Amino acid sequence: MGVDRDFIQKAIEREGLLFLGVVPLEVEEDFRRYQEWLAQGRQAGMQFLEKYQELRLDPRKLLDNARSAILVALPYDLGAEMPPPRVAQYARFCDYHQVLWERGERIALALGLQKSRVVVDSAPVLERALAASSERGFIGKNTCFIHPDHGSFLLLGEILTTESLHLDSRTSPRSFEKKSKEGGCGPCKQCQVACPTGALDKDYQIDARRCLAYWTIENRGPIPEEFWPHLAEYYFGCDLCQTSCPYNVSRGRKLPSDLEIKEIPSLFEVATMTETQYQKFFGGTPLTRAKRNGLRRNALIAMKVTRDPRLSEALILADKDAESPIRETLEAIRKL
Ligand code: B12
Ligand code: SF4
Ligand code: SF4
Repeated sequence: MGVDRDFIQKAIEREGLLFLGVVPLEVEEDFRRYQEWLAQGRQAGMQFLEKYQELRLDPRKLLDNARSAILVALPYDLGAEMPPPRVAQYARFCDYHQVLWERGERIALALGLQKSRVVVDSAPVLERALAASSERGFIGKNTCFIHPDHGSFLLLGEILTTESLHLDSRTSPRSFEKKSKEGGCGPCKQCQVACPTGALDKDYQIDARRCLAYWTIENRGPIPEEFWPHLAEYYFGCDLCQTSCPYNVSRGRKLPSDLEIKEIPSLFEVATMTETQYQKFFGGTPLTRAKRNGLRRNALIAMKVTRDPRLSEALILADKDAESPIRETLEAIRKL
């Protein structure tokens, strides 16, 4: 088909996104790694990662006769960080799934793709594996996809298509000198040193059972007390293995200019928010992944470990509406 790469790149850049490449839908080697990872129990309680293995192995099954994926990324390095306790950077603007779906569909339209499907981590796809098979980046020891020039503060999306497009070649000379067969980390281990819980205990592998992003976003129950002190830094998600990476030299805000950075309410407001306030503060943002009770749980713990002067007031209010995991968290705070 006559869609050339320049045309694809321009259509993607018009939407404020980064073009990562066009790749075949083949991830066998990464699938084997993913299965080894599961076999070690490193997925913690994320049972959704164990499902739909046949789709993860063969993403062509996500769209009939799909041949390739056009890879896009939403850059989101926000420059100046919030003071701690903070939320991870990707959570400070509207839900990236929505942004990438909308823009991905507009790109597919502009390119005149006959049949396409935009996928953003909602479908069972090994997204980092696909991105790393492009000529434009690699998976780092922190397990993030890193672009040598843009770092890893990138959210990934794929436009699956049935068109036969000119593909990135795995064997052609790399367009970025820092990407090598071994990956671009070389002997660096800064992310592993910076991870406060030892979750990056093996190169290129994470143990979600020790990752703060898992405990504060995905886990629906109480958070084990050994992790509490770290919520003084991030109480939703965690960026420490990225902010420590030499590829993430921040040159100021990189988020597309039409996306707004949202105000995050105080810990007291989060810990005591009603359902209506929850919708007002966080509706349409990635923070809703933790749900209202998960966010209240996290904020109460952060108040406890930072000795917030309004903790006692927050505990009284939280007590009035304390389902799990708030009830368990309140009991644990009172015992300490
Ligand atoms: C489950 C999940 C999590 C889990 C588990 C993370 C993990 N590393 O698996 C938790 C909740 C911990 C998490 C945290 C975060 N996540 Co998350 N997450 C996912 C999700 C939904 C699935 C990931 C998955 O399949 N994991 C299974 C493992 C085995 O696969 P993998 O992480 O891709 O790992 C690869 C490498 O480790 C490599 N590998 C393994 N062993 C070896 C050995 C060698 C030698 C080599 C070279 C490679 C290698 O192969 C694996 C397969 O390709 C993806 C979206 C998606 N569908 O892919 C987003 C995704 C990975 N998350 C994302 C983000 C932004 C985050 C956070 C930064 C959010 C935050 N600030 O808190 C953190 C980062 C933590 C970290 N260091 O990974 C982005 C990452 C973008 C990027 N530039 O890489 C993704 C791609 C979502 C998106 N669409 O943008 N996440
Ligand atoms: S997100 Fe935080 S806790 Fe998880 S691996 Fe990275 S530094 Fe460690
Ligand atoms: S901090 Fe160093 S080892 Fe970790 S991902 Fe970045 S370059 Fe690789």
